[in-house]
Amino acid sequence: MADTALLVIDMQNDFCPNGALAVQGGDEIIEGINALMDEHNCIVLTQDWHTAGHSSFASSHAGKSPYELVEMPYGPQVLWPDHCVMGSKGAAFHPDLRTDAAQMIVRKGFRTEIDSYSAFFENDQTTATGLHGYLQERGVKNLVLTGLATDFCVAYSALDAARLGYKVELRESLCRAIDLDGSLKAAKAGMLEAGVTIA
Ligand code: VGL
Ligand code: ZN
Repeated sequence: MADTALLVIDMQNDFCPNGALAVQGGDEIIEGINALMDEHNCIVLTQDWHTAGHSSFASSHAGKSPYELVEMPYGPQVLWPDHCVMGSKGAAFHPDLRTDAAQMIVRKGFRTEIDSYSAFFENDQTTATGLHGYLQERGVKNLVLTGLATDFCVAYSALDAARLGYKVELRESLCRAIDLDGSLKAAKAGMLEAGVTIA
């Protein structure tokens, strides 16, 4: 499994219970993810990492509420409660997550004017995070995906990874979803269509 990497998406305080954008049961998957780290020798964590006043925050748009949709120059964007502001406690990894085994931490969403769900490309689908280059240089061909949230950052990462030519396996039991208006069902259908294995 030398050519396989474990990708752990956004296991941060703000996405866990009591966080600013809590995903139901987000903390339930930590133990399983920690255990899975023992089976991998390439481990990458991602961290949602926004500026204060980020354009994906509803609070940055007069008259808008969280979960409303707005049109950005790069396309439609869901507005969120303020979350994962760089350097804040909410942006820190959940304290129970093992971070020692990770060799790479990718931060994303740090440009005020553009959101980044995927670990590979920002939401304009062209601005790269650099992760693809890192994985290529390490000879990685297969990816195992876990983390939060199944229907946003995990799904966008899985779709980009499949498009880039990786063989992608989603560990569904080690993910939790936001499930906005059927977004989980749509995300799963999209991933299956892209050739992602849902285990
Ligand atoms: C996420 C919404 C906003 C995620 C990040 O990690 O899925 N969702 N920012
Ligand atoms: Zn975010």
